[in-house]
Formats: sequence, structure tokens, C-alpha cells
Amino acid sequence: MIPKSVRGRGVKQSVRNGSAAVFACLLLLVFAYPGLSQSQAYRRFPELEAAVRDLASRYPQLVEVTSIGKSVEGRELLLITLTDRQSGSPGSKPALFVVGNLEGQHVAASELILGIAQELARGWSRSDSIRSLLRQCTFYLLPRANPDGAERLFGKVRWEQAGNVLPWDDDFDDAADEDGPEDLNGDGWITQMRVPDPDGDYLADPQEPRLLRKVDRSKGESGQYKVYTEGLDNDGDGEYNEDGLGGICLDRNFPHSYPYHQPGAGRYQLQAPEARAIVDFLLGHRNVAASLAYCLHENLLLPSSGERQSAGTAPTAETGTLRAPAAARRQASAQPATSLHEDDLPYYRRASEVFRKLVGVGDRSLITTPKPEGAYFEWAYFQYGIPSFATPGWYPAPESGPAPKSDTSGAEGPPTATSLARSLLRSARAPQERVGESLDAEWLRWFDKHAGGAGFLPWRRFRHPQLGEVEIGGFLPGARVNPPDSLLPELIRRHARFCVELASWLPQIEVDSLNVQALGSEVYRLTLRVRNRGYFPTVLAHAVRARAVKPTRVEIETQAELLSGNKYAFLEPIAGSKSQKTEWILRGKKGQEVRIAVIAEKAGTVRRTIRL
Ligand SMILES: [Ca+2]
Ligand SMILES: [Ca+2]
Ligand SMILES: [Ca+2]
Ligand SMILES: [Ca+2]
Repeated sequence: MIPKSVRGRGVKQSVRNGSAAVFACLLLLVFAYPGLSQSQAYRRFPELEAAVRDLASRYPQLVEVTSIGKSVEGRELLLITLTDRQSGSPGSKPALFVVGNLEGQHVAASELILGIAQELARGWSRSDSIRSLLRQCTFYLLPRANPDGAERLFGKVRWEQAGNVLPWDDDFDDAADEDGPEDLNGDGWITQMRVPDPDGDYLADPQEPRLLRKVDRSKGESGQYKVYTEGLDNDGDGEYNEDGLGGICLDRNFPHSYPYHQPGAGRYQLQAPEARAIVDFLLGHRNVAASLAYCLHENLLLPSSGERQSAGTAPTAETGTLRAPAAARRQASAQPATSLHEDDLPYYRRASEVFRKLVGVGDRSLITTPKPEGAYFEWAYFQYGIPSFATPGWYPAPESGPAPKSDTSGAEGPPTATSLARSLLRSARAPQERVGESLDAEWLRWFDKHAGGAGFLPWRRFRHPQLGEVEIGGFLPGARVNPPDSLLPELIRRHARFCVELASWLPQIEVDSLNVQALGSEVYRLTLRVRNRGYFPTVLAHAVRARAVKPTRVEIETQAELLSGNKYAFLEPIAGSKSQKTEWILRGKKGQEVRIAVIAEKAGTVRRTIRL
């Protein structure tokens, strides 16, 4: 029987009235996942907000909490600004922007970022290097970009809400969000239903009966099940849960390589207020000099050797942006840039090496990532012009078999919790199943070995009012992107180390030398040498091409007469540890004051005064 409370109603009602997850909680007592009451580590929005504000009250000299905008449901997009204010205002220093939870169900991102902020604040009193880092640079940390989506993993009924909750008509029937899933068996989770049907496209995997795999009719196999998200056909259109809550997937809504008319992409770029708020913030904070996104994209597992990839092989196609410059040259000019500028590659390679070392990541991960179309981290590099990195944060390694491949003709896995998540998976994510080896099977092995089997809810029989006898079960929502919470503390420590390293790479200009040489007859030569003591350049090569970052400007202010050299001069980009010289010839009186300002958009501002 369907619980009366959810019979024939939509998701919103069942969220309020759904039954408790007694069975699931018993099963998962030891390994706590988001949404489980015993999980202390994963926070709902009010708890996250309390933790963020608590940090600000404990470290008022370092931490400020503001909001950069509101979600569709009115939750604040909380920004932690972290820097030593005594050494300068946050906006006057080069900054690292760290954003997470672009996909609603990816709540581990929020915990990682909050944890990084806490580590930095604590480190200020304990570590000389963190203290000096916080004098030089600013951290802007946005732990929960999609708070409305995230809440769906914590209610009485929980599911993966990848996108935001802006009403959206997924199936073009002129009704928005009219048929979301229901928690029919009352276990608190929206999982899957498998319905015995010889016309179905799935059969129980003979090697692992918990799993379903797609039928290969060319081998004479016949179907066993049709697979649906758990729920009813609320609007009687013959489809089950085809149009759930919302929405727009933020990480498909940014203005670069925007996937027009694709599921989750929205009607237009930055239609999602959450994505728009991020772009507005960054455009208004030109001091942001690098970005790290905790999201379901990835570009930090790049080959760390200098070997160029030839066009077409694209071993990192699954993981992001790096394609051979040769391939870039062949790209039709009408296509958006999708390859890193050749001169920017060394920074990405170095970041990859350091990331692998500090975070302890191998070559393979069970987390598959979609094609980066309309993705934030791509926009940050290609349009905003800064080094931009993306990571899911957690890299569960497969127990066996070859690395999951991205390009496979293998069968698509069964649908997931919401229609949005499902359509996103279908259109973008690597298929859950591939020829020969099943990614789902590897996940199951991982859960069995590392989480006592938690992460998968066994199939249980249920009498469905529209479909008859079905079974309900499948992967626990959120468990394939968020680690069991016992793993979080160590992950936070590792990622904090990486963030500290990355921030230490930000470009930082300083005056290497400023000299006056008397040439006689009240004529003087003024020589200025500006050095970038960071590792990243003052302007990336791509940012020059895209005109995304202003050139570094040198201004001279004096009553003396300028005989040569400009009042305003522009410097070429300065690579890390390198310097650049500027000269003026002046006619003036001995002792006359000359003021110099060097203003670098991403690398700070320095001012000096000297007398002739
Ligand atoms: Ca609809
Ligand atoms: Ca359920
Ligand atoms: Ca419909
Ligand atoms: Ca329907």
C-alpha cells in the first residue's frame, strides 16, 4: 500500500508528509551519509549558516560573512571572506575564489569549503606560513551555491536535486513540475522501481543480481525489467516522474560553451539567480586571481608529464578542458575556445602534480564527470581569464578493472532519482555502464568494501497502484558523490593544504627597485623594476587573448617635467618570479617628490615615493 499521505500527490506534499527512513537508518548506522540523522558532518542550510557565522564571530579580525545573492527559494548565498584585515582590505589583495555545491546533491563540497575556512582561521594563530599568506591574499569562499537543491538531500523524503528549483516544464506539456517522484515505500528515499516486463530494456546482472544492466538484444538477450524513478504517474500522461521539481543546473548555465536547449541548461545564460550572483560577484571583484570549484567537473587529474596529447586521443576528455593546442588550431573559428592556451599549460600541469600529491589522488576515480558545457570553471578561465580548477573533492578508486572510460557505446544505466538528474546523466554524464565492465558494479564493490554495503538499498517488493507488483531499491541518493562522513576530516585537511598552496601561487607584484640617477643639468633618470613574486603570471596568456584582464598600469605623479616615458605606462604580463623594468627621464629640482603607483588587477597595488 502507498502511504495515504503521499498517494496521488506531488513531491512537495510528500516532502512534508513522507514517512521516516527507519529501515535505511538502521542499515546505515555506521556509515553516515548526508540526509541520515546520525550524520553529524553533513549540514542542512540552517546548520551550515550557523557554522559560517560562528566562524566569523570567533575570528572577527579575519572572517566576514556576507551574502552575494539569494536562491530561488530565498536562501542566502553565503560568502566567507577570509584575510588579515590589518594588512589591507580584502579587495586590495590578490584573491582565491573557492566555490562549491553547484550541483545540489554534492553537499560534500560545502563541508570541504567550510572545513578549509576553519583550517585557515585556526592556522592563523598556529602557522607562520598561513599568517603571512593571509596578510598577502584574500580567500573568498562560497560553500553552498545551490542551497535549495542541497536541502532536497535532507528532508523527510530525500532525493538528488542537481539543479535549482526554478519551475521548469521538462516534458513540454505546458505544466511545470507536475510529476515528481514519491517515496512510495516510505523509507525516506527516492530510489528506483523495477517492474517485471519482458519488453523492458534491463535485466538483473547475472554476476551481481542487485544491479541492472541494459539488455543486449543483438546477443539474443531478452528484457526482464522496466526501470523508473520511484513514484506515480501523477498527471496520467503515461510517463513516470518525468517532470519533477525545477530547474536549472547551475553548472550548465554559465556563459561559455553554453549548451542551448539542453536539459538543465535553462532558457538563457545565467538565468539561474545563483549562477548570476556568482558572475556578478566576480565581475565586481577584479582582484580574484584564481578559482577552485568543488563540483562534478574535474580538471586536476591532468597528465603531469610534458607530453602533448595528439588530437583525437584526448585521454582527459572525461575530465575537462585540456586538449592539444593543435586541436585548438583546427577548431572552427566559430566554436568557443575549449583548449587551454599553450603558454598556460605549465600552470595547470604543476597544479595537477601538487594536487595529486597533497590530496593523495591516483589516476582513477569512480566519479564520472559530464562534458563541461556552460560550466562555471570553464567560464572562469575562458571568459574571466584566471587559472581555474575543478574537482569533485573525493576520488573513490575502483577496486578492480580498467579505468572508467568516457567514450563508450555501452548501455546507459537505469534512471536516477529526479527527471532533471536523469536527463543530465543521460545527456552529459558518462554512462553508468560500459562494455565489459560495469561502473555500477564497481560502486557496489566500493560500498561493500568501504561502507559495509551502505550506499545501496536492497530491492523490496511493493504493490504499485498503477504498475502492479514492483520492487523498490537502488543506490542511495547522494552516496555516489559524497563520501561517508567519516572520510571528511582527512579530506578537509588535504584540500586545505592544496588551497594554501594554490593561494601562495597568486601573482603578487612588488617594487624590486626604484632608483634615481642624476644625469646633470637637473635631468634625472628614474628606473623602476617591478617583480611578480607569485607563481602565476600577472595576466594569463589566454586572458591577454580574451582581453579579460587589464594590463598592469604604472602611474607617475610629479611636478617635474617628463622628458621621456609616459605618465601612464602599461607593463607586459610578468611571469612568476620575473621582473620588468620601466624608465623615465625627468627634468626637475633636486629633492622634488615623485610618486609611483603600480596597479595590477590580479596582483595587487604598490605605491612608492622617491625624491630626485
Ligand atoms: Ca511538464
Ligand atoms: Ca523510497
Ligand atoms: Ca507530464
Ligand atoms: Ca507523468
